[in-house]
Amino acid sequence: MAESARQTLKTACPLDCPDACSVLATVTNGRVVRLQGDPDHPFTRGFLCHKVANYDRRLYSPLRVLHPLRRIGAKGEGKFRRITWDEALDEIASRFKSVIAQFGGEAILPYSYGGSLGIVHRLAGHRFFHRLGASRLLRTICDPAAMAGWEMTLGKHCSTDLAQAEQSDLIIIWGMNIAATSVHFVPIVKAAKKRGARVVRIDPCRNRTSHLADEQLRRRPGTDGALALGVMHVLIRDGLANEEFVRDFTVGYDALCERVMAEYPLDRVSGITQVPVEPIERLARDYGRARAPFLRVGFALSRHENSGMAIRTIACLPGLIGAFRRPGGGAHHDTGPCFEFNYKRVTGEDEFKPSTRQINMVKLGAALLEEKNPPVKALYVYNCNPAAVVPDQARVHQDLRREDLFTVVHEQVHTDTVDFADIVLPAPTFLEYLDLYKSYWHHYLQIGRPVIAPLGEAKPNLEVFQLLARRMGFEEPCFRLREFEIMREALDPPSPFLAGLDFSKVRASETVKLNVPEVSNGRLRFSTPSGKIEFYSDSMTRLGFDPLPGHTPCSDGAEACSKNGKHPLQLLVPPAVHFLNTTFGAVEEQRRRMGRPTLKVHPEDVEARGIHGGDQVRVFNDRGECGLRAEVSEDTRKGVVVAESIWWAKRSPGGRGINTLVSSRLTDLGSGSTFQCNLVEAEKG
Ligand SMILES: Nc1nc2c(c(=O)[nH]1)N[C@H]1C(S)=C(S)[C@@H](COP(=O)(O)OP(=O)(O)OC[C@H]3O[C@@H](n4cnc5c(=O)[nH]c(N)nc54)[C@H](O)[C@@H]3O)O[C@H]1N2
Ligand SMILES: Nc1nc2c(c(=O)[nH]1)N[C@H]1C(S)=C(S)[C@@H](COP(=O)(O)OP(=O)(O)OC[C@H]3O[C@@H](n4cnc5c(=O)[nH]c(N)nc54)[C@H](O)[C@@H]3O)O[C@H]1N2
Ligand SMILES: [Mo]
Repeated sequence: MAESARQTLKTACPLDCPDACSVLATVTNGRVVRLQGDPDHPFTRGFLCHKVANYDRRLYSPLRVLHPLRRIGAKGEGKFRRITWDEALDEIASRFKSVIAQFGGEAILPYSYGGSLGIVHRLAGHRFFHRLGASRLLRTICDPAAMAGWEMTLGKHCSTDLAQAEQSDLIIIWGMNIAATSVHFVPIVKAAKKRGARVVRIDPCRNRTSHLADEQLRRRPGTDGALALGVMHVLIRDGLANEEFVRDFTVGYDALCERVMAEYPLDRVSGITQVPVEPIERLARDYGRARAPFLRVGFALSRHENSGMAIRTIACLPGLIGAFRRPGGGAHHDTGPCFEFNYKRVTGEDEFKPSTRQINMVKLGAALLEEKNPPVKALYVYNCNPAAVVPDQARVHQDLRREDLFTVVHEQVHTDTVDFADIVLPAPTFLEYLDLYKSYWHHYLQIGRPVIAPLGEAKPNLEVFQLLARRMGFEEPCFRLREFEIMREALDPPSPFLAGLDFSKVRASETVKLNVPEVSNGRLRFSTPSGKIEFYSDSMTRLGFDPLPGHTPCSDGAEACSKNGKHPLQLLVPPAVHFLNTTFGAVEEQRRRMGRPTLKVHPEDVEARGIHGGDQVRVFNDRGECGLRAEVSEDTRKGVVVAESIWWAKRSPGGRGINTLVSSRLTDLGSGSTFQCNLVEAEKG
């Protein structure tokens, strides 16, 4: 730690972003003055996104929580009085004890997600809550449908190294705005283009990433599975499937052919996706004939009701043509599952064998209001901002106002959720604590060291849970482990991917690569039950799904629009380039870059509604309404409106954030969120 003079120290970005950057922090007299990308990291390559390059503005924000606080106003008002750590911890422990005595441990609900992805502080609460017998949170808000769909077809470990894409001659970016959400992929795509690669994007909207693409297929949202089936139809019809690869490395080809040829003729696919037949044929031919086609599949398209199956269907494409045969070809979705840490140990699952009730985090509103056996009486929030990020926001806020709910929020800044807390605890940022970080995009592991002392009285998650454990009388040695000991637990016993990993290098802040064999011809083994790519999946049957790929319309998606006269517009809420979920809502410069909460509407849709660019519009459905500023733009499709996210609710008109309009319905596979699958109407107002 640097208390004086000027020093440059290496750490790692903890944010919920695929890129997982290595960061160089310059510290002068104990103050962070500069953040830069590490030039030696193979993917960070010396640059950071502008959000993290300016993280010092968040670090020293006037909105930082620096001391423990107790509520003095009404819930939701955000009025607090400073208290000591002892007072705060004593009160939490005594309230927890009385809730347990009266209602049992399951009346306590921990609530956390991706504020920091560090293995130590992200999972620090699990042991504590398992020991307590609290309800268990199903952490499903982000990507479970995508993970499950991918796993069904290709196995969970299959993600071709992204660096390979540089050697590809055709890159398909399916449902990702990489220039906003994974900016370190951009130089790789540009390098491939320089060598002559063609780039195709599949996304209903034009945005920053569109400039990288030679062509964009702007299909209807929520119809990606159907588009993939159309592409397969052409590949099979035109003899572009690679028979040798299909024979050696896949199962279920004949059944797939039968399904695709009988049920997904191109006129039907074109009707569903609203993409003309010709571009579908061109995409299929380009894909089938490319030397080394690389498919990069994002997450947003997995936030539709039908998306587990959609991702499973898209994941069949590389198998049909044998995209893995040559360097540069393959398919990439998520490298997270390759980091096979000993999660059971680190979370205390092994030791405490929890079997308590599970509550899906997407359904927080219903859980707080409707769970009766027992009711939720205490909520402990950390690493997450549920009052802004969770669907069905009006209900969530209503429930957080319940006088009989004791709410603790451990936070870095005064978020929407903090306003509802009974007790607020100050949390440090990654620049103030030690942790170990994986990536969900590349295969490198790195520790992040603190570069300054914690500001104010901030204490990291691990320390807080250990202090609480002591007050609850938990004597187990696991409640006294230090950060490096927990990292060692996570890496032991090692999975094949972690085997041979030199912890002393990790400790010395080196960037260390997992031992992941490259999926390339000759050494192909997929981590599915058959070891092959599964066009036909018995696992799907066992879960009660169609064993073959297919397309089912969403009940509240674009295909239902025409039947739903009341709310005919489909709302998309993708991430904004200047925010990261709600983490940068605390930073004035980032908010200024964003302007105001805005709704992009297609010119044909405003015409019928008498809306002009710059107008304030009322956007509504049966769940509630939001006030947004209209931006008239052909960047969206007719019938689709876009609100880039996520603004803090309290910075939105009426204190209502965009998730007021989002439903808590779940996806087909994985019980995930359906953020991109909601119908609304808009009017001047
Ligand atoms: N700047 C920034 N970066 C982020 C985040 C952020 O909030 N801001 N969030 C982080 C997190 S938590 C995650 S999970 C990741 C990924 O976060 P995601 O929300 O999955 O974002 P993307 O993968 O970029 O996908 C967004 C793109 O998908 C398109 N899209 C929406 N619906 C559909 C559809 O039905 N089909 C297709 N084909 N495309 C569709 C949108 O138009 C948009 O261009 O990003 C991370 N990185
Ligand atoms: N409208 C809309 N809603 C969405 C999405 C969308 O695209 N559109 N995306 C969804 C997705 S994919 C995701 S993953 C979720 C993300 O939802 P969240 O995981 O809630 O992410 P953030 O909003 O960034 O909030 C994280 C909070 O954790 C705090 N934090 C960070 N580090 C620490 C720490 O070490 N200790 C403690 N105690 N706190 C810490 C930060 O200050 C921040 O307030 O949002 C979902 N909601
Ligand atoms: Mo996410």
